[in-house]
Amino acid sequence: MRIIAAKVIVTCPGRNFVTLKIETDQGLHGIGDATLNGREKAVVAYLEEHVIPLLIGRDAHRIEDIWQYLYRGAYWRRGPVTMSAIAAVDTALWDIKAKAAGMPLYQLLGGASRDGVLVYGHANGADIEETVDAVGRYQDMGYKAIRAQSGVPGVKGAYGVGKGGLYYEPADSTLPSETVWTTSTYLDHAPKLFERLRATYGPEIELLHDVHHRLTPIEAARLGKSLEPFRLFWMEDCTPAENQDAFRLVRQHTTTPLAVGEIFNSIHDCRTLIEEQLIDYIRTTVVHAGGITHLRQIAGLAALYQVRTGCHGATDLSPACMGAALHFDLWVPNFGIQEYMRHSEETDAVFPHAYTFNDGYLHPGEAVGHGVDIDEALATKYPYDPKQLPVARLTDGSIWNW
Ligand code: GCO
Ligand code: MG
Repeated sequence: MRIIAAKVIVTCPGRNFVTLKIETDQGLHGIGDATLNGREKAVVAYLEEHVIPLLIGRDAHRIEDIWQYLYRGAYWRRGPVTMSAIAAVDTALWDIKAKAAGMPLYQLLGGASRDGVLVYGHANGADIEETVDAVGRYQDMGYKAIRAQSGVPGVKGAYGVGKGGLYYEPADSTLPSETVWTTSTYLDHAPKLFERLRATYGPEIELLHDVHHRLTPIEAARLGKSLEPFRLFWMEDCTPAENQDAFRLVRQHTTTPLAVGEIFNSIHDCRTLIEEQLIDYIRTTVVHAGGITHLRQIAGLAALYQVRTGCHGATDLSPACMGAALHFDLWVPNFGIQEYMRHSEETDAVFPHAYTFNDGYLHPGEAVGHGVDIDEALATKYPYDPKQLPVARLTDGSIWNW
């Protein structure tokens, strides 16, 4: 089965998505997500200029060989642009292979290990009261696990707080908007939120929290400790993780479970974290970590150390990523949880999909392939609209981590 054509489709049904579509001489096509929030066009150019010409004429069944060809063959390895581009090819090829086999993708991976994929939603509010109400709304929708984020008093534009509704999206303006961050206020505020949530909703609901790289290791250790009474499912990205060794310090001080990895793109980014059991959940997902082929390796390494998966699933990852991730989640033995930030109705219409939400669980569906397609005619109605993620500064004006 030869690849005869491939193209990149950029569309903005509420936010920008980059999709690779590969076609074969057997009349089968597959799609893969290539969206890198705020840096979309870099991946478009990488695919159009450097990858698509290499794909034409290749055997679409040779997924592993094509992965190695693009990874080793480029000489320049890793990095979010490269790995998102490789992921898009890999996802589209797994989609095609599963269609050719007449199976949903999870069957090719090894079959279902569970009946459904436990997901967490993203509840947020301008203050504690609003977040408490938002958590209640998610619970009413059936969610068993909810990540709670709240504005911090006196902190302008704290991360993770949407502008209302279910469709949180941090990339909000053509040039990055600027926010101000105060760690000390946040460290006092966050435990109060979880104290209120436990008092209101009791012990059963799983609660998560995203720190979004804002703390130093010792501050992260302190937060983890102060959240222990509220038994979080995880504390996410508590400190930047380029320096994996930093997590030794956090780990030795707290039993709050730790989750890291949404900005990782390679197994090498998380090797120390996994091998030294410094984290509990690895959050790499299909689009930014080299596709199903590479994600499988990361999960395999993690399984040896009882680290479980918790794939990133924010709205800037397209339904094509979500669909592929759900097949992976249904199969992967050491599954933990999947993030599910709902897409807008416009996005869902551009990407018809087989996955469904029911009572706190997603299921990828039984359609052949990964079950997500793109309506190209509808996609053209939403032209690219450049948007970047905000930046954060401390009160003295120094740049901090967004
Ligand atoms: C999450 C994330 C997102 C990111 C976004 C960046 O855990 O959902 O932290 O909200 O900020 O995906 O593109
Ligand atoms: Mg996050």
